[in-house]
Amino acid sequence: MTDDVRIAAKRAKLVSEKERWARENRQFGKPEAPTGRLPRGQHLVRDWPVLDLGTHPNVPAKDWTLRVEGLVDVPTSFDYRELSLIPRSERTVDIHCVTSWSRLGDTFAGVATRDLIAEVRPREEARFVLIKSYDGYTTNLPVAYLHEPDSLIATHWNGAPLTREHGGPVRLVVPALYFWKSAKWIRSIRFVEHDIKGFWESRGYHMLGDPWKEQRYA
Ligand SMILES: Nc1nc2c(c(=O)[nH]1)N[C@H]1C(S)=C(S)[C@@H](COP(=O)(O)O)O[C@H]1N2
Ligand SMILES: [Mo]
Repeated sequence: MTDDVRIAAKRAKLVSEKERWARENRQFGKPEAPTGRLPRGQHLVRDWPVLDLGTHPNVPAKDWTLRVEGLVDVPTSFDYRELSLIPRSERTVDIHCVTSWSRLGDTFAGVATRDLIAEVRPREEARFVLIKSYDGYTTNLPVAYLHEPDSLIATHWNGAPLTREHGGPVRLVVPALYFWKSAKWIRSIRFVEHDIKGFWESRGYHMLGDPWKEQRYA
């Protein structure tokens, strides 16, 4: 088998399994350690799992750009240097993956999404965003979550640059939603009036995905 065929087969298997979870409304039972910071059905992991569709695009920082477009007054492309001109933010947050693992207290650094979008001035009628990534992945969320102070366009994790497998050079981190909303290798943010389903949202996963309401599936 060529690499492409192997990756496609692996992706098809992963996607169909996660689609089945959504169809069957798969639940994850009691949390192992109900610390008050762990939503129902989640358990803690020590290592940080790598989850994606099997391809890790190689986007060196010098070639990376983020296009912010749609219903905004100032559509803008940011390259890595332009991103670094926006004041930096650092946040220590908990992350929750819909496949039931959680991590508590990771520190991400980069630019707060609210500071980034201040530069493009979203219009009143823009209520949702559709995010696209360099691997073709998409996901959607309400604009309100980009105003959350913990939401970042992240370049660093626990003091080190994000590795390629975890979405480096630049990924989205929206800790208030299940981690599938936190697009790795982020490429564009499009402001829209009506919510548009992304990759997992088209495959049975919830449009919002609030872990505290256990919004796993549609
Ligand atoms: N570009 C891209 N971003 C993505 C994904 C993906 O397949 N492609 N998978 C999502 C899912 S389902 C999860 S759980 C997290 C995993 O991030 P991690 O590999 O850094 O743990 O990335 C999210 N962001
Ligand atoms: Mo996920």
